[in-house]
Amino acid sequence: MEKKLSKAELQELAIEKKIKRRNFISFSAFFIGAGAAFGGWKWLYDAEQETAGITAGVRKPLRRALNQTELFFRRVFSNDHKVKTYPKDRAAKNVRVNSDIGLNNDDFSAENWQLSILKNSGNVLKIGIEEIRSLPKTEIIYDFKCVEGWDQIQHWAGVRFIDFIAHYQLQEQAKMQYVGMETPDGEYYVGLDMESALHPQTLLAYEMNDKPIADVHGAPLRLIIPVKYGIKNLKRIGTISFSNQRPRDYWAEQGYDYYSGL
Ligand SMILES: Nc1nc2c(c(=O)[nH]1)N[C@H]1C(S)=C(S)[C@@H](COP(=O)(O)O)O[C@H]1N2
Ligand SMILES: [Mo]
Repeated sequence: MEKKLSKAELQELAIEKKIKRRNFISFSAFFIGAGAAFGGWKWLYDAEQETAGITAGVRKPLRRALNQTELFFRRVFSNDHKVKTYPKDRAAKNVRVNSDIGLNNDDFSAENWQLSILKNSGNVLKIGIEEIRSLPKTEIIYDFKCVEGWDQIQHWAGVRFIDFIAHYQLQEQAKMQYVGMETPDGEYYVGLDMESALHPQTLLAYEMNDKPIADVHGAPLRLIIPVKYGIKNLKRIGTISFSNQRPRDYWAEQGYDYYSGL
């Protein structure tokens, strides 16, 4: 026998149906969401690591995200943005010495030192310190900052990297994305984005406080790149190279930020 449902009963049934439907939707949403989260994690987990050693084993998708941040900062930070400078009398007389990786090679001889420029043609340009000293000289007094938490106003002088590029007609090389610099023994090495290398305050420095740079500070030629933390300011440059891939970088291999901009 069929029972006729009252209006009230019908209404109740309709509400129950609605609740069931809602529960079904939210449960489904929950499982789909959880599945997506797991899938996302799994995707990241299984993703290839980016070139070993360039940034301590970061998964490629994460590196891409980091690259985006880097690109954003690069755009915001343009080359007419200069680091603050100070009068000469503010410069430290006792300049701090931080670390000495790549400066302890017994075979090193300051007299025989030559800077090697590795051109993409395969040719190597060798330049002595006297020749570098004869190029237009630029001075800077600025606040040098180390990631370890100290800073000091220091006075450096040398040839601007951009002037060096122009003088040796390395414009073709400078169209590449990165510059790599290494100590003569290859123990310490840095990778730099071209914009920062060509920044008007970036120097290949051969003087500190108006005197030739001491061994501990990177004699005879070191990098002074005020838009970057100390780690990128390579002491005792041996070779300079150019590439569209990130050159190896000592501290990035240990997990530090590759860009290391201020
Ligand atoms: N060859 C070489 N360059 C180097 C380093 C190093 O260990 N070896 N240390 C870097 C770090 S971490 C800093 S803070 C500065 C310190 O330079 P300073 O010793 O002249 O103060 O050099 C940078 N350049
Ligand atoms: Mo440093």
